[in-house]
Amino acid sequence: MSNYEFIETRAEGGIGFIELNRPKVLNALNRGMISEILAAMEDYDRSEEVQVIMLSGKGRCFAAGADIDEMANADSISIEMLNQFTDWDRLAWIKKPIIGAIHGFALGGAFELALCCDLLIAAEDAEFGFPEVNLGIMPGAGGTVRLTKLAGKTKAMEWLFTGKRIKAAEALHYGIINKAVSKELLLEEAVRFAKKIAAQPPLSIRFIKESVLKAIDSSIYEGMQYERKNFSMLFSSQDQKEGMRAFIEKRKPDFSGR
Ligand code: DAK
Repeated sequence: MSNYEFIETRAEGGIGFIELNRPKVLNALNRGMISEILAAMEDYDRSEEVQVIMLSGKGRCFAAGADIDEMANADSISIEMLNQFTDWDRLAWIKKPIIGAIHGFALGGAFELALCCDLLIAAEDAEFGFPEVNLGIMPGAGGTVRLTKLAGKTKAMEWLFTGKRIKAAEALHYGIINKAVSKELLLEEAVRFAKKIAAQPPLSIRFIKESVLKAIDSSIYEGMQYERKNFSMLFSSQDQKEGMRAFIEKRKPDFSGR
């Protein structure tokens, strides 16, 4: 159990769990919850015990977006003065893989949060969407950018203009999620994925994540320069020696994360 007000956390079997915990308001993301998510993720990122971070929601859904009650009286100056975008920037700096286990609604800011995850497993009842347009605003935490990179301009425009909700099957078709499973199996399947990744050499996972995220943001040439540096760096790790020695000695490697 954690001391957080808006989330619950626990670490187990190399996985750092974060559960959004405001089920009465469909886990609406208030500023406090976003700060707590960040604090928990940064703690897990520093922890030797945790290799993979898992994000999910308690109750009926993952989350129905930013807290509209909190947002209704905001103005441009207060948004700037509260430095609200900084937490989202920090989210992009988390080094360990983040798996989102999504059920029910993942709308607005919650869809943006899901798009910051590295892998998404969704229940068949999951519905993703950007309803911001219905409120007279637009996504502000990366939605127009990350959705366009993943699904392309055509679908991004359609979904963002209409606020339409996309079901898990369609999200799978457009490469937004990795897998859709029945609601009952969601956590089990997400944990299965997480355990597989947690058993891999952590430095390889870290540098793969960094390289893939860099690739999204760069030319092939620039991305490859970055990849090469990370590739070379892994040859200074004990895990590279252990991985290759174990292959030659025909045994299972024992990775230390060093
Ligand atoms: N905020 C606050 N309360 C919410 C909420 C929300 N987003 N979504 C639901 N609730 C509350 C409802 O008011 C209701 O509370 P009570 O009436 O029981 O007190 C309770 O949760 C249950 O909701 P419903 O009764 O509406 O449940 P239904 O099944 O009928 O409908 C729904 C579910 C998800 C279709 C509906 O609740 C809905 O449309 N919710 C709002 C969806 C939405 O528009 N979300 C906000 C999008 S805008 C930023 C970064 C990001 C953002 C903003 C700024 N910065 C870095 C500055 C993101 C913006 C957004 O996400």
